[in-house]
Amino acid sequence: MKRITIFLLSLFAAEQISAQALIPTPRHAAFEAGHFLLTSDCPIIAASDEAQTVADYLDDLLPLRRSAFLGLGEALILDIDPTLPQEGYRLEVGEQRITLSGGTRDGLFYGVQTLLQLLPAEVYSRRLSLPCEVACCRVEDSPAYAYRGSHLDVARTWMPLERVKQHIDRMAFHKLNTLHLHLTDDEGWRMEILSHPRLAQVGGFRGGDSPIEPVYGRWDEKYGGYFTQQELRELVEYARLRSVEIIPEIDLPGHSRAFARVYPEILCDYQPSLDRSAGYDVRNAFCASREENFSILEDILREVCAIFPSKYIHIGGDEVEMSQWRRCPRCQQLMRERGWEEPAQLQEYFMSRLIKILKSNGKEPVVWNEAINGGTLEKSALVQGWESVKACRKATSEGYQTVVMPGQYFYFDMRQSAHEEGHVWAAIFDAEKVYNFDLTKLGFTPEEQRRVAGFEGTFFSEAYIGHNPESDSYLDFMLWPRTAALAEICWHRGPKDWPAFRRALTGLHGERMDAMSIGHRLFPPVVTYSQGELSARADQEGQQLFYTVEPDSVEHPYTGPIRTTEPQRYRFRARREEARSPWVAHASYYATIRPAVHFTSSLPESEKAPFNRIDSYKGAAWTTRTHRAGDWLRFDFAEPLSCREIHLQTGYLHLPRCTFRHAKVEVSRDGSTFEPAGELTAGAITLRPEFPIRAIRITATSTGNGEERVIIQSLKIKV
Ligand code: TNX
Repeated sequence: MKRITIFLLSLFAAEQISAQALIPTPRHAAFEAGHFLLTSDCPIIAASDEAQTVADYLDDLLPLRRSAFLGLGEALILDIDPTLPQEGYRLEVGEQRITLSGGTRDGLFYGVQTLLQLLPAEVYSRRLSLPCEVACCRVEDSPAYAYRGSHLDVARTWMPLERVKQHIDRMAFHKLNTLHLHLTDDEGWRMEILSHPRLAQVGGFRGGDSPIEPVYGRWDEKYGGYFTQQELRELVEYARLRSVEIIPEIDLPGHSRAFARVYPEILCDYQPSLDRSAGYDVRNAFCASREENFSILEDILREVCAIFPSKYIHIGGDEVEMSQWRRCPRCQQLMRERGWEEPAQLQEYFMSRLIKILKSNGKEPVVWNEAINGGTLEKSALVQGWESVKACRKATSEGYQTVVMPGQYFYFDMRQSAHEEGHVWAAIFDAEKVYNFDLTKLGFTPEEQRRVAGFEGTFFSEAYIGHNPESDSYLDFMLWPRTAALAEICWHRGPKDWPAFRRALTGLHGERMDAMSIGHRLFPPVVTYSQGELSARADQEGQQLFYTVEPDSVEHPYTGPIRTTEPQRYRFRARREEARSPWVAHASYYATIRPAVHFTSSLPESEKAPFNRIDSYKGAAWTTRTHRAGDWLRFDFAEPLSCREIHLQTGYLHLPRCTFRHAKVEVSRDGSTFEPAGELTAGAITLRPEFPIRAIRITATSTGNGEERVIIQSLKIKV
């Protein structure tokens, strides 16, 4: 009998937790009958100065009147209990008292986050009205993983301080504790460096009169920004109060074109041919054998170490374009002297020199997984496994503490379903795949699993800049709810139940994200077409549905099934507050045809991806150099083509790079005389021809923007 009662009780407890939709799921939570009535007179009592800083944070979110505590009545008591796990806490909500103890200040802070989730969602928009009831419960909790990371790339697309702070707030609400800040890359240097001020003053901006060409988006304006050291200190403190540690990344020795455009002397010792890039030096790797490079990097890293209190500094190590070292007589000489055969060994040498600098500043390195390929890198390095699951397992099995973040599960710059925006190189996935990530199922041995420090979700931003403008809502859409699923797997190790988690995400937690004003992604509506009726059903109640009818892009509210013989012209999306679903349409919307076409150009074709790929609709073809004004591309159709729409795109499929920068577009009815049809925008154009056409011609009106080739995509033609 007793057993049955316990079973029923624990069933009840589980049911209650899911009703509360606590995310991430606590280790143990039991709800009881009754509630604590939180009134605006409730005092928050902190038992120590440290606890007081958490009380201040909480106080800031709650509409409380400051009142003296007389020792009677309701109270919220915060203290630190060192017998609890480091980041753990115990939360007891009784009818008279809420008592919250944390193992450390961090633990206490996480307890506060759980408490916030027991309140109405309005607490996050600072619109909570009191009094309100808090369900009586006892929660004992601590995280599964010590490293719970989120990454922002502020180098490719500049993000101002307020945006980063907002992201830190949202991380904190989800008990994530590490912000990996990608501060430098080919497209920008985002940190003020006092010993080399031009690095940020010049290297923080691209386009216009900057020596840095605007490879991705915003081509015509001088665009960028950087954080002053004072701002970074402020950011570090802002994060600290929210139990978030910032690990800055200075991406070396590759990904350094912004640096090299300001200080070209750091490059390898040879004259590159600049024909392919129309005169622009695209090299982006530090010369590994130039001794002065280590002095300049020592100056810089010393400043980085002084600003960021984190034990770890990220020094990059990914995607080094080693052909530069292969062509450099100095690097070749060094390799011969040391008896190295692989450039990976040269990279390891470079990284080891940086590690020495870090250590002399009391820090340890974080590196991307390629940095251990030489075979002897310092074992105290924390490795970020991004390329594949295999790369993560390699790092753990070689004894490195590893942050597991392979692209196909953790790169939140990937698109979330087939027809959305975003990268595709790693995978197309939504929150479900993140939630279901499972080390054991992926073959990590228990030994390897012990070296998993945790997980990290990244947002690389080279595709973001192409958004016009790069709006906050795009960032939110890509990050959420995937980041909530990430928080769940970082914090909670337990049996998985996606349907229950999804209910929480779309239910109470969805309301919380709304109140946090996160323009998160709603799960897509379902569109059906039968017997001449096109209908759409939202994923959930409380969302409004909208639709557009091509060629118009005006959004109309959807009120019921639409009678039509042309389902291919409709798209639907759901909205709720700032959240929105992707556009979805009936399958006929995406259907394309492949009329016979022949592609020619004034540009030379590459052997790897020749132009006949376009004729056979095989995807992309490449040229072997960038374009200059007057260069042309031409598509000739075997038969006059009548169709609804032709999408013509230069550049990568998912980001406007290697495009025709500015170009006029013309169409021809007879294959010899042309008439204007518009201009490329972000390298692309969608034509809706009003008469049968025989040819399309694109003529560049400016020079390329810092690339060594143009990419041409196969045409997408809709009936
Ligand atoms: C790979 S992650 C990169 C980045 C790109 C990202 C795009 C890593 C170490 N390198 O430079 O921005 O893919 O998803």
